[in-house]
Amino acid sequence: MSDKKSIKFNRRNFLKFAGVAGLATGAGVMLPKDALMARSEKGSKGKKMSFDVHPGQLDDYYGFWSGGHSGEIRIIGVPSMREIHRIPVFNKECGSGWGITNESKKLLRGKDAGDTHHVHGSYKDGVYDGKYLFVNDKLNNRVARIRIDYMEVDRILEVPNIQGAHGLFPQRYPKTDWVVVNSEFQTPVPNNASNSAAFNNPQEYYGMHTIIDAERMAVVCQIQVDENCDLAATDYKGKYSMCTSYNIEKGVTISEMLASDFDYLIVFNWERIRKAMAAGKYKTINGVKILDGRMGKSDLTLRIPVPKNPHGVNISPDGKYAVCCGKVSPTTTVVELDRLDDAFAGKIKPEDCIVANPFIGLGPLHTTFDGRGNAITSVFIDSTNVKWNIAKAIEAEKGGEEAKKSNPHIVDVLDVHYQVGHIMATMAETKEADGKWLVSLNKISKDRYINVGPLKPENDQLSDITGEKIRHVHDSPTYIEPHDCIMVRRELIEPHVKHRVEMFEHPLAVTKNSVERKGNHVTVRMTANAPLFGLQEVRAKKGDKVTLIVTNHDEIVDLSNGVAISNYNINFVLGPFQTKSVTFKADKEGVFWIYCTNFCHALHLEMRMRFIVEV
Ligand code: K7E
Ligand code: CA
Repeated sequence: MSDKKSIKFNRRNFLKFAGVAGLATGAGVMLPKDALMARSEKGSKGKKMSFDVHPGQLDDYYGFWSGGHSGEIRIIGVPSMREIHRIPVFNKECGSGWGITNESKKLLRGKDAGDTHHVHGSYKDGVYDGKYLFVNDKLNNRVARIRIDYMEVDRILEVPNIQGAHGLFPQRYPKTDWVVVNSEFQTPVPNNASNSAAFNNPQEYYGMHTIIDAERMAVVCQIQVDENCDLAATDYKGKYSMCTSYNIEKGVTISEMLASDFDYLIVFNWERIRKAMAAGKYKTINGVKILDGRMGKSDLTLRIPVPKNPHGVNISPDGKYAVCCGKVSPTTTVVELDRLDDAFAGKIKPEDCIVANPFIGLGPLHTTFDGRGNAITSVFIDSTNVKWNIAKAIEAEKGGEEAKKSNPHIVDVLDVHYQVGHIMATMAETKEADGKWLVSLNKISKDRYINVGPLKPENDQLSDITGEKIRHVHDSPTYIEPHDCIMVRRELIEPHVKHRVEMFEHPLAVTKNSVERKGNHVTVRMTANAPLFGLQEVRAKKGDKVTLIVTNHDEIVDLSNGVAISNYNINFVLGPFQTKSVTFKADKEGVFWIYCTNFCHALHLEMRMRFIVEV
């Protein structure tokens, strides 16, 4: 941390805000409509893009929204912004029975609270391949994989040796073999009694950049660093992954974490990581291979100084630049990725990879792209979306402070309501960024909706970005609290999504109804075919262990059956051909109705049977 002198951005001072404050208020001064339309790109054909999706029509994009501390993922149709579906992930969810069935409990392993921040799709050659989604759990340090064909979680990996699993990004090229996840919180490694001397010594707390095998959903290795690892990105060449760090100070209080004027963008060199693994240059802790990525001890990592407590890092769709948001600095830092090879080789200094430090506004957090050379950055304190031109920012940087004074890179500033976190444009995390729609995920909705009490929804604002100006078109409330989203062209997802599962993928799929007793364990195998359960009654003795396995034999699209057992707190839903099971103790005697919860038939209410627990 000795190269402070080489960092030029600290000279920037807050007087510059005056310039952008003017721009922000000027956002109300619209260009003449004709001029605006004349500038808009092909596709809009002089017409405003409409977010209306009329009855019977479908949205153009699948939006995958993380659900924050709700622990789930939501599917939002874009541009209508309708919530179309929820995928339970780290939470308990009675609509489907997630966290209630044996199948989901096996994945959750007793942890049904979570905190999802970053959802991304699996890639092939820089574009989504429609196979998987991956999402982090910051609460319990997990990564879940969702198979897109069923839109269901099929694997959950608990990542050892980390806390605050935060930034997550899949490999983009040539395809997603690896997924990286960062640990935002530094901890002792290992964080247990064998290392208790470190508990009271924050200098012995470390961050980890974890590499996960996407198919096996197993940890490949972890790269240990002194810093914390916040947001994550991968390049478009399959050579580098990176993380922003805001706590290079190893602070444990806010003031300590803010002590330095700069922190780092840490870049991880995948070729060197593979070589180090092959050469056995690791230690194994909790079953995981840990490589040393600490400064001065490693050639696996490169540290690019960025100001100050940076947050998001996003890669431009042309693969050329990483844009780091300053958060506490009113700037972004633009890193030219083609310079990384030389920096790793020691031919240039890490800071020589920086090609611009444009002024953006107060509290820049995340950046997205329109695929036409512009970046759009979310600015938390100002509550704005700032559109700026990357080439102009780089050009102005060459001209020095004088050229930068007038902020020639800034194209437009849109006020949003209020306090934006992530920002995302359609297809922006792919090389096919199409610059059509922008979503601003605002943390605070305040007065935008009817009052629903102390806990209010978030406010996701949709804007048309086909023209030069950002045109805000729609407000959409979302339940607490998505952090991030991706918006994927419909045709990349829809052909992969199935209406019904393969019945015999589930090893216990039921074709014949039966009740079997082994000692005090009663196993019930049952079909469901609206409006009939395969059995009319099931008997058990008080104290028995009961396993109920049900398969839905209705092949009709969208014909789901629910299975609920009165007074037994059991409730789950089966889509066409799905099999789910529950195991519980028959600890209450009496007659209990098992009934269908999911309206299935004119005789849905009659779709019920008795569960008789004898004494
Ligand atoms: Cu900025 Cu967790 Cu992506 Cu929240 S993080 S906003
Ligand atoms: Ca810091």
